[in-house]
Amino acid sequence: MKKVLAAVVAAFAAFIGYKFLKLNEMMLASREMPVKHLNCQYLKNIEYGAEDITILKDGLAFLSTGLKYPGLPSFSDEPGKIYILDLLHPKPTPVELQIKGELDLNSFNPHGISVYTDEADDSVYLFVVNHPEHKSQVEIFHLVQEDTLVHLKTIAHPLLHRCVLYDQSLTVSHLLHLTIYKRFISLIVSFSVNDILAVGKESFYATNDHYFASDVLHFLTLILDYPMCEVVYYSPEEVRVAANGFLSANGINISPDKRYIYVSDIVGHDIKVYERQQGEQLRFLKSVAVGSLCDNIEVDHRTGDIWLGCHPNGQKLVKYDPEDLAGSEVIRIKNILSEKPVMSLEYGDDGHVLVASTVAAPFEGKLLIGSIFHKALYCDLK
Ligand SMILES: [Ca+2]
Ligand SMILES: [Ca+2]
Repeated sequence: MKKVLAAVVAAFAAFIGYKFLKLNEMMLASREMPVKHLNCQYLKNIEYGAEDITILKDGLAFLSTGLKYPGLPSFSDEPGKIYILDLLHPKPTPVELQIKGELDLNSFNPHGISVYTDEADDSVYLFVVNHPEHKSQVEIFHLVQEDTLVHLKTIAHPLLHRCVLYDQSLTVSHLLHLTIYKRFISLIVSFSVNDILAVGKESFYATNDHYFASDVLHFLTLILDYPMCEVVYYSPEEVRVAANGFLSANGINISPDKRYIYVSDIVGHDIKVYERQQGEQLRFLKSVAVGSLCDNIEVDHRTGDIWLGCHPNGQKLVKYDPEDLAGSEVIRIKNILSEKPVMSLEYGDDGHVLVASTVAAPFEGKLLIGSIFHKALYCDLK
């Protein structure tokens, strides 16, 4: 009996050890960052992160800044803001957009963003994932006069998961006393909606970066490699899960012809490609491995190339050691729909220039790179 018990304990210990090795692999904990620099300068006024950036065809860029994400540093007590930047200007400088309407600006905590342009009258609508008091909701704004956003609507729905308050939750690190994973665990005790893709004046796709409100359960889905996160479709008439099977769904975007949708599974290290079908059904086409923890997705409106802001080493990101900072990585994928997509490293830094890149938005030979809590770069690609 004792021998059986010992064998069971040994097998369980081996299983747990194996799973923690897998977790290290998921976090790319031992990965060294290849450095590739471009001619870049810091964007003025962006000191506390620009988690998401998107650029209109006419060169107007929107930046969502000042995200406070549980478990990650934040160096400002100020609420988040939305900035605008004109890339056609010889010296592009981000300008804070004024927000009018009934939105509580003191708790504004903007995360993923997306723009919808109504072709009937060229009206521009900005969709923003917002986390006031650790909740997840979507704000829809109308851009007026190039310097003002008018708040139109807040959308909350059970499929756009709300999460338990971080301070009230029991973290797995408390259970396991594993300080090395403490920040990683903190990271996943978080809000749920990450990024958004607007496809109409009031309709969008949104990604959930974890399925369970309980961090303990979410941690189990990761350690057991059980992909449960979803992409949700929302319209005033219908809300449903449009795609699932993600360990953690993060960035989402669309091809220039609006036929294909791309979703980054940040922990799965791949980009999933879907064909958008009638009635906003998504048909899975394929996964493209990227070898990095890729966050938001931007698409070059001319070439259709995919640009990814990625975290080269997730452990460094969640540990946050000022002596050994997380780096930044920008990956481009050409011809993602072909049998042999071409992937290239466009920017790489070990954290000396930019910490924790999340997004890379190209426009006519220029590139904007944003980060979670650090600065943002304006780079020349030529
Ligand atoms: Ca986005
Ligand atoms: Ca993101």
